Amino acid sequence: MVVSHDRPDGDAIGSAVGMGLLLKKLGKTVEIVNADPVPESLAFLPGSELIQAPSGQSDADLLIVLDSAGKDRISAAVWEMAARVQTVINIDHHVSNTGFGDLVYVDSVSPATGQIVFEIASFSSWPMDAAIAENLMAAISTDTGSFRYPATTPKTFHIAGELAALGVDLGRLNRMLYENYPERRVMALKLLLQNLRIDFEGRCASVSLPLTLSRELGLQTGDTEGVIDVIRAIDSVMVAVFFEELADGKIRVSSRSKNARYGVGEICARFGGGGHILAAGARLAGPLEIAVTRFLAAVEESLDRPI
Ligand SMILES: [Mn+2]
Repeated sequence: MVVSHDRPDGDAIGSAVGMGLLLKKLGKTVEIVNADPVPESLAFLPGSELIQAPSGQSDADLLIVLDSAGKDRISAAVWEMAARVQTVINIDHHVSNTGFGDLVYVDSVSPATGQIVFEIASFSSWPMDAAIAENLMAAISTDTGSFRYPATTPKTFHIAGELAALGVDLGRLNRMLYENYPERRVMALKLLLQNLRIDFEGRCASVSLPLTLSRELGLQTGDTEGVIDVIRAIDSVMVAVFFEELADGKIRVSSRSKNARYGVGEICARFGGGGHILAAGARLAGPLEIAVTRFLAAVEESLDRPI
């Protein structure tokens, strides 16, 4: 059984499907499970149709958990389905990983879990094909912001080269990942930018998405990914934050920093979240305005007292 975190992003889907297809090629019986459906924007990935919702109890003896910093990143229904597994393998790249599981492989300098999956497969001489490569390439490309974030290393490009050589249609992949948005996604960006907040002498940019707006636009998981990249692109901005009001009243916070001296991982950890130094998230209690005020106060403190 192969799983990755709820509300899956490109790395969660790409690494899980990539790992699932690799194991299938080795003759294993594989179930790939996620409590949330594959985002429409990633459904083009070959093998993504293999991802199933948790149901009943699995006969799997081995559980591989990918791209998940803690057990709480995965729904209880998935853990219940995995109740009979004997061994849990935790493969991840979040520095905040709690180290759960029987076998733990956390490489916090790796830019994507998809890259770690490639390294394991390559080290083990597992056979790969274009479908596996496309999933791992999508995982690496999305988690590196198209090979732009600082965790991108020469090794990442080397691995991308090996993946491309397996027959990935790069033009198509990049078009499907970055130039295939539903109109509502750009409409959401337009409306969010109308309420863009710039604070602390231009060093912090933030936007908030109230539940009423996401319902009005019919937004789905993944539709707002990338909004944060637009606002962090402002030259003076060191920290960018995206606040999203969820159906349960909680506020999901995604944050990015351009400089390790103002790391957002530490700020999110203070609110019970975590992630990486330059990219982290947390969930705060609502209402939205209060969560925004509390989180931005912590950002201001960090900006005024760099590490
Ligand atoms: Mn990841």
